[in-house]
Amino acid sequence: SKHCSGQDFQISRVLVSFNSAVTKEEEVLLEQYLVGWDELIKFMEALGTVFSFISQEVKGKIGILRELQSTARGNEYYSVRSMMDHELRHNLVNFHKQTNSGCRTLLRLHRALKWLELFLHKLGMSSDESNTSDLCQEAYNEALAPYHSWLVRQAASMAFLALPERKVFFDIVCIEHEGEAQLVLERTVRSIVRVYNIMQEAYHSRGMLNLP
Ligand code: 1PW
Repeated sequence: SKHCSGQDFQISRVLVSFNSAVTKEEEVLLEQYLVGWDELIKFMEALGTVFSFISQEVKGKIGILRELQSTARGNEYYSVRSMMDHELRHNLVNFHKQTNSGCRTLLRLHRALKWLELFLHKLGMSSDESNTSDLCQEAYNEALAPYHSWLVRQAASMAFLALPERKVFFDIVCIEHEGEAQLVLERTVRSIVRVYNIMQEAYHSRGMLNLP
């Protein structure tokens, strides 16, 4: 359809961004990773105003990370691992209380990406009778709800109820024929899984999966 050109959201751009975020040495490039999230922001904005509190929150996290990249030590924020090692080396990561470290900020995006992965996977496997709100809620319950407060969980559930139905959804993500939906979504899911697994291991090996 018409909006699937130019600057609007296209799911293929998410795939390209997250693919290009991973180097041959299995490093995740922070800037490219954030470009992937810029695309997801467009996605959320296309889903309507009920998603604005979610997109605002994500924009805030992206902003904190870009801010860190723009400081004198910005070059240390080149990749996920270089960021982690820099912040750990300089005691910038607090394991007991909430700060705006790059590590804890990126961890929030990292967890949220799991939700998106599960949601897109479920969407790809779904049939005509499937309800996008249910799929989104199920993915959220599995991946993200355990990390959120009661209030955030309620607000998120309200937003999911306003998700458009499947056909409209496929139009928003710029999948023209339903037949290609599964393929496009699975490719995107694979690009997300690849980035996610590398980052999960990086957080895990440094004991940082539970940063407050
Ligand atoms: C339809 C597909 C959308 C996929 C994008 C996924 C984005 C998920 C973001 C959820 C945000 C909910 C509201 C904010 C909650 C924050 O408390 C929470 N942030 C996140 C990103 O999970 C935790 O951040 P905090 O409070 O520890 O700074």
